[in-house]
Amino acid sequence: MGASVSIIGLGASGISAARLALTKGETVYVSDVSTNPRVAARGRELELLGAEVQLGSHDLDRIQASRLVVVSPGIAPDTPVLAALRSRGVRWISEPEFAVRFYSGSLIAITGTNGKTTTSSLTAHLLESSGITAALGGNVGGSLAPPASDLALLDPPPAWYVLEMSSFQLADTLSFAPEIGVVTNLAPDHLDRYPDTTTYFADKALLFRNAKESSLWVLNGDDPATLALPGSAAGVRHLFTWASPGNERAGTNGSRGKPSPSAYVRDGVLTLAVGGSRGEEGGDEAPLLPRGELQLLGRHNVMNALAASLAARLAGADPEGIRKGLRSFRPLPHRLEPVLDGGGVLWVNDSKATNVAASLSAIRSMERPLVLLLGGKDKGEDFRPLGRALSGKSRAVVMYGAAAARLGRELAEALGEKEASSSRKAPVLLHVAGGLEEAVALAGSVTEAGDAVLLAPACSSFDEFEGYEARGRRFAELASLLGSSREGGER
Ligand code: UMA
Repeated sequence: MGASVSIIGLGASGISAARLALTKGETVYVSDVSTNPRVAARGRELELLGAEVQLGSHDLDRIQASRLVVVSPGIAPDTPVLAALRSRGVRWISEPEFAVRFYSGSLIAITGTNGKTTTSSLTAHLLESSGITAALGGNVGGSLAPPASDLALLDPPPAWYVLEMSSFQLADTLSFAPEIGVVTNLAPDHLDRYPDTTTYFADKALLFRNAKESSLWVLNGDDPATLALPGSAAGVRHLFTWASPGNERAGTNGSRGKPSPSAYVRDGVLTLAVGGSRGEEGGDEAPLLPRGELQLLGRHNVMNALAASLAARLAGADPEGIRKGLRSFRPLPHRLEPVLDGGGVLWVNDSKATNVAASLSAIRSMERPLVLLLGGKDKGEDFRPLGRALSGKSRAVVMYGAAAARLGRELAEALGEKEASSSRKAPVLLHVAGGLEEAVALAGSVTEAGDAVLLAPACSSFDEFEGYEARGRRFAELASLLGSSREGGER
């Protein structure tokens, strides 16, 4: 007899979905094309729990015979296994879609191109700070939080589940219907998987697929693409914006039915204006925290904090709890994380900046002269906006890895155009033939006291590392090795 649930891919999502399915009494078949030792170890763990595991290939007949097929998010729709299943008329769902079917609390789902993990972690933290139980998971990944399916096994369940959702995970949802949905911002990304930005945004828009009148949507009011994303979806929209209502440029507020912002910065203070839980718009203003007391670097993180405060408030958190939570929240690893301050140079790890928009946010967040590290696996984005943002701001750019050659060409082109029209000094463009280690050594040799070395590479890490976390950890190690050898030399 075939398994009732087939799971494709045996990474973090696959093992988590399989454990959930087995706990719920399903018979489970899991397959993965890889036979590497980590996948094999996961396979043995699942076999002990009663799953049937196949490594090295996928058995299409067995998958087709099962009642439900759950696919890991990293498996692109055009991979051979999914193309073959599609041609047989087999349908599948994503791992979070499977997970939420077993949730028994309310759900906040957070998506967007950048800032998802900070916003999701902060939302859960703000709820907990207000005495409301919250469980964080989803795309977050690594050691920070588990996949969505792990949360379904929590006993007792939390009052709120807070899920970070990537476009890959939203793609194969069907009944996914969060009580509160958040979109942090939208920018081009993942062009190695999507043919264009429109298709990528279309997957993000699946957040609104099952919108109801009672749905609450927290949207970046400063980003036209985010504002347009829900289309005519039902529900109440709450906007977070940089400018407070009285300070906006004429005509940006209240026009064509756009609601007044519910969270903003007024006179340097993060401020909420929602009536209360479930959120009547335009309630009394509640000042939360002066911007300078937030422990996160950069304007984009203020926007993330506004989004999280708004989501938590709509979920029932009180302003005092939100205030306490904002004050106690610390930067997450690999997200504008200061890793070393030595010899007058600040080393900042923003390895999570895997696309151009995220690197631009990081560059704009830094107040010191920069030595910037760019490179890794090329995802096909236009790098020229980086060049335009760098003149006058950066002492040098060190390019490395598989994307180095194209980065060099496009930055030189953008800086050439910029130089012709500006008096600001262009950075020196430096290349290394190798990877991150060589790039860090070169960056260290060109820094001056007062500089910051920023890893915000605008590319994924897969040409050299297992993921952005491994890249960020290596950067921190290399920075501290360089820092301690210099201190040794100075003695
Ligand atoms: N595989 C097959 N057949 C194929 C292709 C791949 O079996 O044809 C197998 C691979 O051999 C591998 C497994 O599928 O063993 C990998 O699955 P996966 O890539 O979906 O990885 P997971 O470990 O399940 O991690 C995923 C997310 N990864 C991706 O979307 C690429 C993690 O997000 C997430 O934390 C985790 O699920 C739990 O929810 C990471 C990420 O980088 C953090 N996300 C991207 C981002 O944030 O930009 C989207």
